[in-house]
Amino acid sequence: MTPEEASAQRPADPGALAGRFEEEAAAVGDRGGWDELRIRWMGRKQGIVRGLLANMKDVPPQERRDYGQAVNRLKTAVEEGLERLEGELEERERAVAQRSAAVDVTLPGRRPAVGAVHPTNLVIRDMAQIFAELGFSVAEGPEVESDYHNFTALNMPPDHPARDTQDTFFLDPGRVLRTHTSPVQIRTMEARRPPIKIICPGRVYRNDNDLRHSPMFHQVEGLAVAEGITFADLKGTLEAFLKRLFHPDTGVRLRPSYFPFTEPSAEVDVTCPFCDGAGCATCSGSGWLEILGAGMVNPRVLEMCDIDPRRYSGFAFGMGVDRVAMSRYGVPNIRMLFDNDERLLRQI
Ligand code: 2NM
Repeated sequence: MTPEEASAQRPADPGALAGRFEEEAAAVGDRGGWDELRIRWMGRKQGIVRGLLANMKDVPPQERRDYGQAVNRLKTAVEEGLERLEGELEERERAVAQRSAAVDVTLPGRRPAVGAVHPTNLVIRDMAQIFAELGFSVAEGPEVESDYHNFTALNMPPDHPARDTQDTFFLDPGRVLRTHTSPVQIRTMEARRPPIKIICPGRVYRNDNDLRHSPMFHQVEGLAVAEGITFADLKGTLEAFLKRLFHPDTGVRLRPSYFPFTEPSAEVDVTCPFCDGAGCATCSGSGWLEILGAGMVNPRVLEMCDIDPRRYSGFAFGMGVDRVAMSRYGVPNIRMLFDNDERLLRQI
């Protein structure tokens, strides 16, 4: 073996490799690169430093001491370099995380989505406020009702033909979705003694579904029971209420009607709030809009609630609320009230 051949087979000079490590380390930008660098130089199997140590056997004996020291210096330099680089990468990551977590106080705020009162409830509120000023308090009751409270106690015994007009949703035998809020008034008369002055707002259900009818809608009913209540009290109360609800100049008229639970009974009209009684499309040219049903509580209804009709009398009335909300807020289709499309609700 010539000296040239010997030196060609001699392992690389460890001293010259330190510079190469520094160059490679300078090009590392993240932890993945750092890992690759560490394995390439310090890996247990294929690592460059390990390879240099394994080559010791090919180094001429008189040079082994210097060679070994050079490899050790390289090993130390690589270890220190890796450690320093790791620290720098950590510091860089910390700085990036801090920057992205910082609050940018110049950004516009995010406005929270706030709710609003439903148009039907706006009308119920107005009605309750007016009746509160007339001395009525609010009573509530279940939407799933007994057949007795929804019909029988209102002078509609089983097989009474008036039951057919209510398009009832039947649940279990003897249970219905209330078709009006009158059962709340029955429950109040059962539970309390006169004088009673209440209104009953709430959801009611009828199997009816078209442009003007929804299977769920809202009613406000009223009841006054005391000694000496007359039809004049009913008329005066409704006139006062309707003039407050619509306009002080609103005209009110009563037409004879029939309900099983009142006698006598009346339909109550107001002068059309859109044309002031002149006649328009909304009132079909008549100048009047039907708004309420009312009457003197049938003595049989009082009796079934254990209220003596010879001593007490009462008036009652009922109206749909959604129609009033539709005409007040210009909603053309009752279903739009219950779709809960925010675009509609936001406009009101
Ligand atoms: C109406 C029309 C007329 C009414 C009657 C009663 C009760 F419970 F006292 F008998 N509550 N509501 C009544 C009377 C309801 O709605 C069109």
